[in-house]
Amino acid sequence: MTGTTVTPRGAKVPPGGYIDDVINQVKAKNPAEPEFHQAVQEVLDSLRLVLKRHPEYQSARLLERIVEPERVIMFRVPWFDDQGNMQVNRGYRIEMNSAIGPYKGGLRFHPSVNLGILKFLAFEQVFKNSLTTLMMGGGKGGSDFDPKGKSDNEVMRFCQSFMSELCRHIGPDTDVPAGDIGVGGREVGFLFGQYKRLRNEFTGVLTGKGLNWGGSLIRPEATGYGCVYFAAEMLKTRKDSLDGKRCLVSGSGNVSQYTVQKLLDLGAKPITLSDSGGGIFDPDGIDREKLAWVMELKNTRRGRIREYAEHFKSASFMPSDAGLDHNPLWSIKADCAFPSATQNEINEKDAANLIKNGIKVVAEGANMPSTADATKMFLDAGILYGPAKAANAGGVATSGLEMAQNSMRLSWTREEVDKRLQGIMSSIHNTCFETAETYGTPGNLVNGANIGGFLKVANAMLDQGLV
Ligand code: NDP
Ligand code: 2IT
Repeated sequence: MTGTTVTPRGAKVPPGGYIDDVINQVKAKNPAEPEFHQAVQEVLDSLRLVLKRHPEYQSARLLERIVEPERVIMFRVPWFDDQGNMQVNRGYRIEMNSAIGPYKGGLRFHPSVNLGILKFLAFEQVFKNSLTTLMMGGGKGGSDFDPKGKSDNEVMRFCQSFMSELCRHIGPDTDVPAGDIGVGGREVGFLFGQYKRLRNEFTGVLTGKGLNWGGSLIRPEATGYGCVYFAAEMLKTRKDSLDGKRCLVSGSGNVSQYTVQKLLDLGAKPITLSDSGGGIFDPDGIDREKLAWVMELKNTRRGRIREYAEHFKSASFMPSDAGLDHNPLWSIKADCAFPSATQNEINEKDAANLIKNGIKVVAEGANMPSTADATKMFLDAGILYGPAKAANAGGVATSGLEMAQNSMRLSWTREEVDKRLQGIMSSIHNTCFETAETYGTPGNLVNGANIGGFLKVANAMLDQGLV
């Protein structure tokens, strides 16, 4: 049989067999972690094309190794609330892969956080970080702590307790956390303060730091800006641009806000935002003034997006309805979609609605926002589909630039960082585009991103032996 390879035990199996075996092992060894299974399945499916050409990865059991975290840290986080009651949460750090650099990836504080969700995020991060062209391994962490409704003092006490354990495991050359859902500038500040106090070291151990204590210009903007730059790169391949495009954006946090800002810079018209309570649709467009209002609502008052439709009469509110099999936000007619809230927020019904309404571009700001079925539908429809690990890599890339500036004890200007970010997003797009062609699936940026990200990490692992 063509393409047959020999396993270390000498058994002859077709390449597909090896990949399916690894996927089945992952499911059996990590039960009740559906998001991790989904992320692994997608990447390994893309690698069928690679394993045919490179049987050496199979002989080195590369896939079995790459799906197994190098280390998982799980710990108790006790803290006092404002009433003096004791509270207990669970903290995690998944140190997934350090073949090409120190573990790097965000921390998520959200009640839905569990081991499987953080493992999917850490796994994705390995390939995403590889695509950035910078030297960063993959990691992710967080807690089931819910910052919503907590006072600043409660958030601080939680962060201090969380870091009291985490500080043993991280360091500027070991593992460098940053923000994600529920972790922004405020939380990074509290975490950094406690790390410095316990270790008596002022180092770049976290990214997303404040501008006057080691942070990088453009880091807060970077994920949203980068995602829009990626969408512009995709459109360029069809001699098109974002100018005048109607855009759906979900979420209303860090990524969504700066996605809207960059869309406005490039002449597009963002018309939606959302949070877990529902979405708003503003057919007049979310302009700069309205965006400033949203930023104040979300970052200072920490209010709900529903208030937008109460404040701006042009907008309507679509409350979340758990009984509904689709999200009405994705059935609004538009040219581009920027899902920027959370995983699996676009299901097959949503994908069908987007495609039916003629969507041209889907650029994923969130991590794995499309279900496996939805992803397949976008690919089959031939639209410009920018998968998360490529489209949202601007955030971690700029974290890498923050690490570089910290190492040099210098800081670059806004223009310098933005120029590098644009260069990196363009290079990621090229890698995905060209890799998809090289492996016989032109235009399929899912394969392009998975294979492009994998090769660098896999070759580093081969070079470094069985570790
Ligand atoms: P934020 O905490 O700033 O904002 C998250 C937004 O998503 C909020 O509007 C939130 O609504 C909504 N949301 C979160 N969870 C859910 C849920 N289960 N159901 C419905 N809505 C939800 O986070 P970010 O903007 O930083 O992150 C958004 C996405 O982007 C995540 O998938 C994250 O992993 C990804 N990402 C972030 C990067 C970064 O640099 N920050 C980099 C790359 C990817 P509510 O307030 O009601 O919970
Ligand atoms: O998912 C992500 O890439 C992030 N949350 C950003 C990670 C980082 O280290 O900046």
